[in-house]
Amino acid sequence: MAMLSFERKYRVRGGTLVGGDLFDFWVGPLYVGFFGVTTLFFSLVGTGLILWGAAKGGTWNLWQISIAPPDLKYGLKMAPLMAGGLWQLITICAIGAFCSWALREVEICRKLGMDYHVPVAFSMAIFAYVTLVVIRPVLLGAWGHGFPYGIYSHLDWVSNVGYQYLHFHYNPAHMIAVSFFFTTTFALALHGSLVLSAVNPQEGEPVKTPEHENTFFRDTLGYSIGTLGIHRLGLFLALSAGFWSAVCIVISGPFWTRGWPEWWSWWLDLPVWR
Ligand code: 07D
Ligand code: 07D
Ligand code: U10
Repeated sequence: MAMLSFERKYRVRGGTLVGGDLFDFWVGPLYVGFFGVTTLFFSLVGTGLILWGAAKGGTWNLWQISIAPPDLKYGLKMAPLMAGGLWQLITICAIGAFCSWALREVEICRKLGMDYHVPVAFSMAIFAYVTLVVIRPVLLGAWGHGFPYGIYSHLDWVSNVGYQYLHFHYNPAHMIAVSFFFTTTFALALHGSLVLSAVNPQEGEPVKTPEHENTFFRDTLGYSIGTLGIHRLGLFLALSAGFWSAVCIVISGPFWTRGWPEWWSWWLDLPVWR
């Protein structure tokens, strides 16, 4: 079925979580829904607040625009608007927009009778973000531990927080997260190249089957994970990368305050060396 006639067939009422029929329609290719409206609302308000902060910030250089979180002295209270309050409101808008987007994905899944893997996956990214700007700051007792909203300033934050723990590479959860990120790109490269080599042959050549794909890896490695399996693995690897990232930052401060290299002294302290 052509894409356009399929869309006409599935574009029917129902499957919404909130609002019934109210926003149950499409604009061009885009589904709207209640959560499309809330996404739009939060993104427009959030972007507006960023622009307002930028206007007060003294530069329109895109790379240098930055909205800083409040000073640590404000703790977990609301800060004055121009002293971190904007950052707090923008954070609320960002969380509102990201969660609305995930819920809009859920409604679209329901309409299509599909499972919820995509919104579940996006939720891991939201979880990592919420860990950075809510969970860790709350555990440390001040919104000031969140990262600033600016292209270069957020890089400065990552570097500064990294060096605060002397050598962030020695954070064991960071090691696991980094390894999962590397493995994810490795797996996607294997998968993308394998599929292209099988289903996009030279002109005149027949398209190959999943049996060819399986056999390639059985010949090479002695085992093939299979066509469904590689997608399960890919999702697992990518979600694990996000999950261990959240872990590596939430333990830095709330659960470990010294340099990360020092954490490894448990190894030297093992009774077996004594
Ligand atoms: C390709 C999907 C498209 C998304 C894009 C991002 C904005 C920001 C806002 C001016 C893969 C759109 C960007 C809407 C404009 C203002 C106020 C996704 C794709 C194209 N970072 N980060 C970038 C964000 C954090 C880090 C680039 C967001 C943490 C490092 C872009 C968040 C830490 C480097 C960006 C976030 C961290 C970057 C490219 C939120 C640890 C780079 C992103 C909401 C995770 C790289 C100048 C990309 C760079 C980069 C956006 C959080 C570290 C500006 C929205 C605090 C080390 N980050 N980041 O391709 O070039 O993502 O920076 O959490 O080197 Mg970042
Ligand atoms: C948080 C993004 C969420 C995004 C959302 C969506 C929009 C819409 C609209 C395009 C999590 C946003 C959408 C805005 C856009 C349109 C239309 C993703 C998030 C919800 N590190 N490090 C990580 C590496 C070092 C440090 C994670 C490598 C140094 C700190 C990852 C190296 C020091 C923190 C990682 C390296 C250091 C991290 C990031 C190498 C600095 C974190 C990925 C090779 C001196 C951060 C949760 C991530 C973290 C983090 C990788 C080096 C410090 C594992 C490969 C040694 C302080 N580092 N790092 O989390 O865990 O994505 O955050 O050297 O806080 Mg690190
Ligand atoms: C995959 C795959 C696969 C495929 C695939 C893909 C994974 C099986 C079958 C998909 C992969 C790709 C396409 C490859 C490329 C993708 C990437 C590299 C990832 C990164 C992507 C990007 C950088 C693109 C980002 C683009 C985005 C996010 C779209 C931006 C869209 C919008 C801004 C619109 C959002 C829509 C909303 C919120 C709802 C609908 C709203 C409207 C249409 C606007 C009109 C609104 C209304 C009528 C409502 C009124 C609003 C109100 C009342 C609010 C008012 C508020 C005020 C404050 C005024 O595996 O193989 O192939 O393809």
